Amino acid sequence: MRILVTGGAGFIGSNFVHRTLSTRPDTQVVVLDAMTYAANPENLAGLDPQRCRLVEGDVCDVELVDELMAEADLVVHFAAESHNDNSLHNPLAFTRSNVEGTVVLINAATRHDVRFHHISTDEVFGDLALDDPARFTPDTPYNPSSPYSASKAASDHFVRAFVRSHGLRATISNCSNNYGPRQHPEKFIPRQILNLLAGEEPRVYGTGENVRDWIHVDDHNDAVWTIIEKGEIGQTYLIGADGEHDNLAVVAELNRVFGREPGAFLHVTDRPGHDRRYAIDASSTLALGWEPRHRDFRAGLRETVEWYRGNPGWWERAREATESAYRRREVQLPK
Ligand code: NAD
Ligand code: TDX
Repeated sequence: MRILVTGGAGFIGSNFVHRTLSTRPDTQVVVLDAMTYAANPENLAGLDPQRCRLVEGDVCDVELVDELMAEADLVVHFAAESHNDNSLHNPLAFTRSNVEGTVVLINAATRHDVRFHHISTDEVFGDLALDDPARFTPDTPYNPSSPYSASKAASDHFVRAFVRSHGLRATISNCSNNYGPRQHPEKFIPRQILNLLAGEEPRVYGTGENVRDWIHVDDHNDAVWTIIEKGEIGQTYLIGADGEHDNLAVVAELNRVFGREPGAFLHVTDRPGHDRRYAIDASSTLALGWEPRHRDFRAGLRETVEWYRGNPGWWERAREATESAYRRREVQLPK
């Protein structure tokens, strides 16, 4: 099977490529990645060049996408601008890559009749109140809060419209917050791990009561394969692992891993429009026979800390650039 993986040099996409090549001997992968600041060439280092080829290019490049689509049996579309904070400052990068890029891809997938899996996020549903017992389901109305979430919501709508109007053979998955190796230092968990490794304080936005539903990246990617193999064309599947924790609890746990007081961190400027809580009801994907394997979040966090400790060459440059931008914007709040 020839698989076109967009965004395969980023966090989730590169974990998908590694896992696919090691567990599915009958696969060959072409990664299409623009190698933005979020990509790291080392993410694909050491892979068999007979089975994995990196094409540095943009998903908005109509000719290139058409050429690659003609040689693919399956597309798994991870490529996106993925950081909420950036979308507040530079929304047009998000409409371009996330909306226009998706439309370029599904146009070509329709033309070549290629099976398409669209990677989306739980943020398209907006947020839940902290005391609301509800969780997101495939029927939850779309209600995105940030320019990032709005761009992902728009891309989902285009995929659904192409299924209905053009018979595109597509499925969509909306997953909760991922953690694990090779996540960019701009994101919450790596950022706090790298602060702690540098002997600095973790930085929590606002009150820190915001809840995220954490899932290990390998569990996400296994669910994606289950949906590709067993999902119904045109359907949306929600992926999550019952991993709800507020940001204060995550920082407390990381502090414990480093032998520090759980409550030792700085409160900094809150994110404008900060979503309060995400929570996934994963019944739609569980019904296909998938189940998460990384059920112990604390153990997963400890392994992730060890990965960052053991790979300073992977993150040092990205951390420096990211952290200096953050610190220019952030103000420390009183506790
Ligand atoms: P990431 O930022 O680590 O990686 C994104 C990759 O896409 C990068 O390698 C980047 O170079 C590439 N890319 C960006 N714009 C491109 C373009 N125009 N053309 C080609 N390549 C381009 O992101 P991630 O965290 O790995 O997220 C991957 C996907 O999963 C995204 O679609 C995101 O919305 C979705 N998602 C992420 C999470 C999460 O917790 N990180 C959760 C649910 C869904
Ligand atoms: O320094 C920080 N301090 C902090 O308190 C950072 C970077 C974040 N936060 C908070 C904001 C959120 O409540 O941590 C939580 C997680 O933040 P992010 O890592 O930026 O993730 P989030 O905004 O929840 O979005 C993530 O999950 C859904 C991914 O980045 C998206 O790509 C995915 O779609």
